Formats: sequence, structure tokens, C-alpha cells
Amino acid sequence: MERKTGLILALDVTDREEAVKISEKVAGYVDAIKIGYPLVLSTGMDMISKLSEYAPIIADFKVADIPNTNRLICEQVFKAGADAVIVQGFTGHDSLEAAVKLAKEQNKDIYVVTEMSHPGALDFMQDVGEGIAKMAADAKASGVVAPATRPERVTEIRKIIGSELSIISPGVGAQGGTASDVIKAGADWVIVGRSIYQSEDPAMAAKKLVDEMKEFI
Ligand code: FNU
Repeated sequence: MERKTGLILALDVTDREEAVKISEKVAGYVDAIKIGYPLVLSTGMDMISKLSEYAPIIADFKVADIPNTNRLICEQVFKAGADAVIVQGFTGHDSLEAAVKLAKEQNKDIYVVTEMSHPGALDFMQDVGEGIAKMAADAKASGVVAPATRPERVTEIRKIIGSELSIISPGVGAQGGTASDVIKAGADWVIVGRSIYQSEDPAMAAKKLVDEMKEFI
């Protein structure tokens, strides 16, 4: 994924027309559009190829299965036109390696969730976040997902993965994180949903975020 603005739109709307309209409006401000279960379950898998007319698509299916099933899922998602898939890391090295192997064969990207951005991630995930980050680097994934709600954790994770892997970071805006803070902490991209798609003016909301990050990118 090429970094021009540092912004990824999380498009968690459930209406087809609205999804297309917002994508049209913000296309000039985003490097990718992340879609997941809310949009795909409500509108179908063909939304992936439709929205890829506007930006590269990251499919946030948080794939978390045995290696063979991970491979089968990623195969279908890439076939539908996605450029990247988000997978969970807690399933371990073999599950991750199966996804990365397939992605590399098809010149696609895998991003691995380390520690999630919501408060409940402290219950179990934070304790294993650093280990997952190391595993993602060893497996040569394209990058990791790390929490904008905890910029200090993004800095820790950056130390572990080095500069080869990217960090994409959700949790800006509605979850309390600040775009410029998490970029300064070591993230390459912020992932922003509600603050953009629930805004009266999604293009202006996206532009504001891009302007805020500009000097740190
Ligand atoms: P917004 N997301 C997240 N935290 O928020 N994939 C994670 O740790 C993670 C994610 C997704 O809060 C979430 O599902 F791994 O409205 C949503 O699609 O800005 C988006 O990032 C954040 O949306």
C-alpha cells in the first residue's frame, strides 16, 4: 500500500448507496478503504470490487482459524478483489504463515492484529501483543494493527517489528485517539470510521485528519 495521506477509511455503514456515496466523496483523501462484516454481511461480497474503484480495499475479517481454513478464507477474499486481509495473531504462527504465504503468491498484504483498541483488550490481549508483533515480523507479514487509543503501545510495537512492517492504527476519534499523536508514536496509517462516515461532511472530516497528520508523515 502506498502512503500518500496516511488515512484509511473504516466504512462500517450497512447501506450500499451510502457506502458508494461516502467512498466517492473521500476517495481523494484516503490511501485505502477498510471494510468488514457490517458492510459485507449487509450488501454482499461484490461490494469489495465495487469499492475498489475508489481505493485499495483492506478486508477486516479478523481471520482466526486453523492454517487450512485461514488460507481458504483469504483465497476467497482476494478473489473478490481485496488488496489486503486483516487476520488475528493469537491463533499462532502456523495460521498466520498460511495466510502470509498465500498473500505473497498473489502480491497481496496481510495485516496482523496485535492488541485491540477497545478497553476489553486489556483483559487478555495486551499481555500477548508484543509476542504477536514479533511473530508477525518473523512471518514477514506486511504489517500489524495496533491501538491508536494507546500510542505508547504503538511505540513499543514499532520497536519490536522494526521498519520493514507497517503499522495501521484504529481508534482515532470515536474511540478517543488522536491521529497526529499515533503517527508520532510510530504508526504509518490511522484507520478512521465514525468520525468520517457519521460526519455531516465526510470529505471535510477526512481532509482535516489528513492536514493534521501532514507534517508528521
Ligand atoms: P471507528 N478496529 C478497531 N480496533 O477499532 N480492526 C481494533 O483493534 C481493530 C480493528 C476496527 O471507531 C473496527 O472494527 F483491530 O468508528 C472499526 O471498523 O473509527 C474501525 O477499526 C474503527 O472504527
